[in-house]
Amino acid sequence: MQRIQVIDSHTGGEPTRLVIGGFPDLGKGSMAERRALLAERHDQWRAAAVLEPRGSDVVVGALLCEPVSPDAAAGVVFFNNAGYLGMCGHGTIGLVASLAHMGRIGVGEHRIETPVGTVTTTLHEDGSVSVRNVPAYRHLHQVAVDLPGHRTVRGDVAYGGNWFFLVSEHGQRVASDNLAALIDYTAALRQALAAQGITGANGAEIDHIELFANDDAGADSRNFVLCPGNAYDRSPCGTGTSAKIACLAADGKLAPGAVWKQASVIGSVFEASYAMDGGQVIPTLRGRAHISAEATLLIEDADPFGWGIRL
Ligand code: PYC
Repeated sequence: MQRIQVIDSHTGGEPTRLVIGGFPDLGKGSMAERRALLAERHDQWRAAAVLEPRGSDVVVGALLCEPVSPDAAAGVVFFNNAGYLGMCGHGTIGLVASLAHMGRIGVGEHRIETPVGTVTTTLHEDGSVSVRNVPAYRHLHQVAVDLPGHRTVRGDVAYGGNWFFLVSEHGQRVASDNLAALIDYTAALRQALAAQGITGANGAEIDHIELFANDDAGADSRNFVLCPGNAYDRSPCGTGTSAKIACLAADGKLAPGAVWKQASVIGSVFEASYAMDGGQVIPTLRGRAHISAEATLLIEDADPFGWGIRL
């Protein structure tokens, strides 16, 4: 029998499964090196932790690691049903809430190492968490994509810790009673981007699609975000909100320090702002996570689906 110790939380409805024990030792390299090792040699552990029958398409996994720098509180490698992520905003908020739940950190600032760089988090007195993210930027402005069965769609390609295609003029209803149509539309859009060779910098795959509506009574915008494995983000997506902030900054529509309230398709909200540092946009997101389980996952030797259902 194999055992994996986890703490589950959700951030604005989006789950994070923090693995605190049981995964193979990945050594002492950078988080990017440990992510590569996990992907190349031990991917079955990712599958066991987040795929059915123990997980589901929506669960984002976060492997808690010893940081390289003694200044950091922790290192983390994020993964999901489709593979591995660079950064994860909601997951970092969940990680900080879980570290506080474990008694490992208190109110104040904590540096977290991720595969795409170190982020600075703040656990606030009220339990909310701010994440000062890696630099975000817009790579391409209003690129035209031919979407079979639809008119040409125009959107921005931007980076916020992962790669996003951001669309405001899409003709879709961004609402929680329209999820099946939104998933179909954004999945087709992602396929069209790949087919038409539209990528992030250095040919990076655009694996997240973000649609916006600007009719939200409680926020500046409401989004729908398709994640790499066809699940949609229940939270406003921290890296997606960072990509949005980079586009707003590039368009001169949001000043440094001004707060942008980004709602998700289910109504949870992140507050975001940015600072300029050496000509780069550095977004900060603020949200709240809640702990939902402390558990040990069991993998029986005789279980044919013990290492996850891979379709
Ligand atoms: O919050 O950055 C995020 C995120 C990425 C994928 C799911 N959530």
